[in-house]
Parts: sequence; C-alpha cells; structure tokens
Amino acid sequence: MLDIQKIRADFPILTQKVNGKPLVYFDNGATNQKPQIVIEAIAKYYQEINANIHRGVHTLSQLATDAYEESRAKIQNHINAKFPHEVLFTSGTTHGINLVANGFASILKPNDEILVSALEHHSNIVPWQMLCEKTGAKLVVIPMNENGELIMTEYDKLLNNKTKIVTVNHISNALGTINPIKYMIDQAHEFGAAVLIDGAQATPHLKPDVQALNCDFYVFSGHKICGPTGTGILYGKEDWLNKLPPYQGGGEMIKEVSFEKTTYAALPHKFEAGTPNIEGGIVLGTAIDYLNEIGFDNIADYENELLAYGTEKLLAIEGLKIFGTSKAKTSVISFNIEGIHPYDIGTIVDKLGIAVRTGHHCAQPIMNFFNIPGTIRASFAFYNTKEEIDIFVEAVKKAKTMLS
Ligand code: C6P
Repeated sequence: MLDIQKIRADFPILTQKVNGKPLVYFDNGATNQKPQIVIEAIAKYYQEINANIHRGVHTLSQLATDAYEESRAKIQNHINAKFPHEVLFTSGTTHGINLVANGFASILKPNDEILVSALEHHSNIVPWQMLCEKTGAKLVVIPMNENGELIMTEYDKLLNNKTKIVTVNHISNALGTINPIKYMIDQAHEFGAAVLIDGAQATPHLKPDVQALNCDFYVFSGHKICGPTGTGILYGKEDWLNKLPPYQGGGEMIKEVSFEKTTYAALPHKFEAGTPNIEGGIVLGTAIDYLNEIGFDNIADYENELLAYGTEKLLAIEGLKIFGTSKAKTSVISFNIEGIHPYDIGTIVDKLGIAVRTGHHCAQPIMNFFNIPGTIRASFAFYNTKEEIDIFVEAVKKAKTMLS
C-alpha cells in the first residue's frame, strides 16, 4: 500500500494552483513531475561538482566522471543489462531510435523489410521511413484491431527472411495498450531480425528486464520517469552496438584522429560524441532510485486501481467513448464525447486547473485508423488520486453541458 499523501508531498508542483484551481496533473504520458530529491540533485551537481567528464585529471572532473559512470551502472542494474557499456546516454527516446535507424543504413539492402506497428508514436515511424528512403528498404506495418491491440496472427504472417528489424513500442502512448513484446521478440529472432523496443511509455510503469526480454535495443526517456528533460537511454546488445557505425563524430568518441584516418573509441563512448548532459545523466540515476524505493509493483498496482476507477466513472457519461480497450492496458484513458471536438474539452478543463493532452498525441496513424481528429488523453501517475479523478469527471460533465 502506498502512502499517497506522503508521496504527493515529494512533488512541490502538485501544491500549485492553475487558473485559480488546485492543479490536477493528468498529462503524465507527455512528461511526469519531478520529486524534490531530483530538483535538489540538479542544484547539488552545479553547486558542488560541475566539470566536464572523461577529460580532466583535476578533482572535480574525476568526481563528475565517477558520478556519471555510477549512474550508468545504476541504470544497467535497473534494466538488467549484461554490461555497463550496453547502456548509452542519449537525449531521449527520439535520439535513441534515430541512432539505431541511422546505423542500420549500413546494413540494409533494397527490398529488405522493416516491420513497424500500427500503434507507433511518430518517433518510431519517421526515422524508419527516412531509412527506407536512404536504402530502398520497405516499411511494413503490423496491423491492429478495434481494441487497439496488435494482431499477432498477422504479425506472424508478415515476418520473413527479408525482415531485418522489428520496431514496436512496449506500451502505446495514445491508447495505453501493453504489447506482447516477448512473443514478438522471440518470433522475430526466428527469422534473424533485430528488435527495437520503444519503452518511453513503459518505463514509468514497470521495470524492464532486457536480458529476459532478449530484445536487441530498448530505448526510453528520462523525463517520463521523474528525471530531467534532455535525458534518455539506449540499451543495445554489445554485438549490435559493435556492429553499428557511430552516429555522430566529435570529441570523446575517438581513439586516434589524424587527417588520414580516425579510429573510434570502445563502447559506450563510440556513441557519446561531445559533452553530454552530465547533470541530466547523473540525476536520472537519482530519479530511478526514487522510483525503485516506491517500488514498481506498488506503482503498477495503484495505477491499475486508478485506471479501473477512472474508466468506470468516465464511461458513465453518456456519449463518451474510450479508444484503447485492451485488457492489457496501463493507466491511460483516451476518449471522445460524441459531437464535441477534443480540443474544446481540453480547453475547458484547463480553465478548471486540469492538465490533459488533447490531439493526435504524435500518433496520427492511430487517429486515422479510428477516423477521428484526436482524443482527450488522461494519463495517470502514482501520485494521482481518485479524488482528482472525481474532479476531472465533474469537469468533463460540465464541459459537455457547455458544448452540447
Ligand atoms: N510521447 C506523449 O505525450 P521523447 O520526446 O524523445 O522524449 O519521446 C518520444 C516518444 C517516443 N515513443 C513514445 C511511445 C512516446 O510516448 C514518446 C513521447 C509524449 O505521448 C510526447 S509526444
């Protein structure tokens, strides 16, 4: 059992008023809020050890380097990667996917196939389309059904010897569906295809075990797990990371440079050109410690309670339809009310202090599938409460009355 009031006291922003009303923050899918311990760790870094890493022999540089590498080891442990050098710091999920897609340009041949799912965020579609343009490879889409679930019988049919990479999210940002990624990874491996998992929406709710999953790449963003923006992780199996060429050239990613020839540094530095977000990388470790202290099992249990409660309350509103009705679902409720534009509801509830996301959620193909312009998305975190859901439901009812 979580002590929610104690947890809420860790998040200074939750005591704010917005438009004169207590803030109800249900836009956790976009980014979640930061506990005081994370906010303080950012200041502490700049107050006490700010220096560039992997470069200086001076004391501060050593302290900063040690803290950065300790954070990498912590994240390795968190996701159960085999080696610390399989954990690359990035600026976020988008960066991680682009890094891998760019690397595959040297591997793919014309008519090779890349399987993406119908449930993807634009970050996991566009880099692969760009790769197809570069290489002549084909993008093939794994379809979904009306519940917002990927159709595994179709997936099985699409896999073949031309499939070189399968790229799919662990959890859909727009609908909350939890995808059967273990099955998908195992099936793809039967055909020798690599698998990238976009864990942006999964890592706030669960602790991924990359060795148990046996995925080749797993990417996520720090800002969705109580860490700073501009941070993220790309996990890659050692063999794959050795096979892929560097993404960016510059300082820190080289072994030797001459005008005739440059050789590259070993992992992970080969993929970490330039001065990184040092403070962000270190503080991401603080955020992960914070979440582990609460416990991901506790987080999931509580968020499932919020999901069930919110679903029941919202469905009692006449004309309200939820998109994403899989049984395997996380705490995201995407919905519309018949005859009302989602943007109008979002604007009215904002006036009542409630933050939700409205629109296509960077997942336009999903909206096209349902033939809608967008949805209202309420995404809950472990610091939200049933009382907040009640306030939200009343606000939606009020907006409906005003707009009908
Ligand atoms: N989704 C949302 O409101 P970045 O922006 O790089 O941190 O994450 C991109 C991204 C990739 N994949 C998935 C499944 C995502 O949900 C996101 C970010 C936010 O749904 C902002 S668009």
